[in-house]
Amino acid sequence: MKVKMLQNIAGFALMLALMTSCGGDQNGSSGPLGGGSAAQKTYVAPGELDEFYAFLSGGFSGQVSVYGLPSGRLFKVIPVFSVDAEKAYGFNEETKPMLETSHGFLPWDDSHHPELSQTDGVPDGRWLFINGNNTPRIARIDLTTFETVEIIELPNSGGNHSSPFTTENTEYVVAGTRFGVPVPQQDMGIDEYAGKFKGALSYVKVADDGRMDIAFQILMPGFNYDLAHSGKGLSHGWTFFSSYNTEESNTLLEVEASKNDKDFIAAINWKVAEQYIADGNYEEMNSSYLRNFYDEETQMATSEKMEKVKVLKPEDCPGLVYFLPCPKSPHGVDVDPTGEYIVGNGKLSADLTVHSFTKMLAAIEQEDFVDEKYGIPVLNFDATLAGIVKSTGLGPLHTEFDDKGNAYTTFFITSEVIKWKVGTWEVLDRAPCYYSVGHLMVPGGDSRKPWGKYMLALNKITKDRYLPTGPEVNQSAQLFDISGDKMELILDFPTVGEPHYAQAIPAELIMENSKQFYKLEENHHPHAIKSEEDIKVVREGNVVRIYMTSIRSHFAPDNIEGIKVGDEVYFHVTNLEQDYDVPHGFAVMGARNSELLIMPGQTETLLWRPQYPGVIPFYCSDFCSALHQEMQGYIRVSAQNSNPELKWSVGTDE
Ligand code: CUK
Ligand code: CUA
Repeated sequence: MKVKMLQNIAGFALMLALMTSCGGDQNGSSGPLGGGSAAQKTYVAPGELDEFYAFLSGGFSGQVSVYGLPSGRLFKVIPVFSVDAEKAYGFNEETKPMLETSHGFLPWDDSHHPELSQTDGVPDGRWLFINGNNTPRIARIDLTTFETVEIIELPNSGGNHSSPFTTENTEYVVAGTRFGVPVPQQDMGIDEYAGKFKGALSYVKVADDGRMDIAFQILMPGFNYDLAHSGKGLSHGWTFFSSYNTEESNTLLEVEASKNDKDFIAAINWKVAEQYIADGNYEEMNSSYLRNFYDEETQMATSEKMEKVKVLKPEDCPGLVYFLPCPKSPHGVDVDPTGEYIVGNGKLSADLTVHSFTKMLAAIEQEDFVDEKYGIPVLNFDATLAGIVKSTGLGPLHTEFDDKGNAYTTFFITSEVIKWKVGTWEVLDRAPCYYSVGHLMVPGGDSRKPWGKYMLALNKITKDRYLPTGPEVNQSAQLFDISGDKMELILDFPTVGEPHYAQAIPAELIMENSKQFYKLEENHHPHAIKSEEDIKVVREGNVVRIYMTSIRSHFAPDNIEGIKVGDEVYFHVTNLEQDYDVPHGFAVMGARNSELLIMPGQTETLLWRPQYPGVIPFYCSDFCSALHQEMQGYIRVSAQNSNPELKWSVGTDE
């Protein structure tokens, strides 16, 4: 039995290999690109602006990259879960606390799903959320500054994958655990998994100013919760989580977790959850987690340790959770713009299963249950089924929607996107992707109001698509024009890291609010100085603080003496510029962190530990003016047991 199953897997792998290695002659010039019209559609002339901002997750890079559509031009990489020496993120004293967790300082994570904040179910351009998958966290990026301003940890979880999907008015972002784990964590047998491990689904409340906090967790059976989407319109108030490994296996999941013909989509009524919480019907669990917040006023991040979470147990909370059976280990679960249809992407099948929200409510009303799992009612599959998309593709993963009642689903194994009609379930078109497409994205395509002009396919494999760059070839995005009946491939560009999901929004919803510089008078950094008159060097024991300014094209002070080996030297550098796009850098020889890249009006701090007596240069690392190369200085280091006078200066006296 076991051997046969392994053979099946081997066959599956072979098929996959065949699928992903074909198509070498599908080059842009002779392939599906119909000559010049594609070029015209993506050409954004020099000086012109793109129509959409697109935010692509970096996967194992831990970051978010910002592209323009339709040009595919890369504008920025926003550091989120991984340190970034270019921007000093995680290296300067201001942002180090952003990467603190209950496990200590973590310089890396795996980020999968960017999600824009929404108002009335429409992306509003305020914030972008993204999950940290490895050490469960959610980050919030402020879209006025394009900087990560908050990261919250999720306790009782292991692998924060079904996250951070938002509700219609950004009441919550949700976070489901991918791995079942002991809750609370404890030393126990791995083979005790079934029945004992749990899967926490977290509801993270988002306040009006964006601040996040865990409102409650639902302690589900230890299935693997893969993806999620919240209801909208008529299904507002619900969230749907896909699951696999309802077999609750702890080994060789490729076989063991593929045994059940159907896994579940968990339908959570979060309004009911709110009621249980309001009525005090919850347990309070000791679970510590960190909440890190970057305060734009003080320009400092701080970490706050939280100690408790409110926990709901489905078996004690009737009406809170129902299971919708869904064939073949569903990966993505996607809700159409009306909120009526819930699409389960059963990744081991050819078909898509679509559930009806209205039918689901009726089935709940009639208690049309076929089973119960750990106290959670399992709904009758036929009672909630709205339709099946007979795609003839293989390996459906994710679905997005346009504004004309169409849906677009990626098929990993057959490496294609299939367009189908919501309601009639008929397949309208199919387009190959090069190769092995994972997620896809239509601007607003998981909201109530898709903009529906483009579709971006996010591919895992690109061998033979680009010039080879050694064993690692970058992942790719392929842009399709979906304004006509047929999907038309119009652009193919490499990505930063592995993009899982992406989001896009019309440029005008963001660009007008984009900050150009920080006002010096609003800088309340504890170590800021506002003019060169205030420069100083202060020693307290072996801690030396250098209060420094930068302006085109010098630092003040630029000569510093009286530092000793063994000191902890903090360079607090304030950029006095008050113009758009005039950052200054700061780098000192032998620094074991990174440069600083200081925006106009901002203060940043570099910690440096001098190792030996000498005269050490420092300089500006961002070409800021014609005299950028002159923007430099020296710091003199004396022996540890010496007693040098602390001195600083800029310019000569005469
Ligand atoms: S997952 Cu990557 S293809 Cu992490 Cu959203 Cu589906
Ligand atoms: Cu300042 Cu270069």
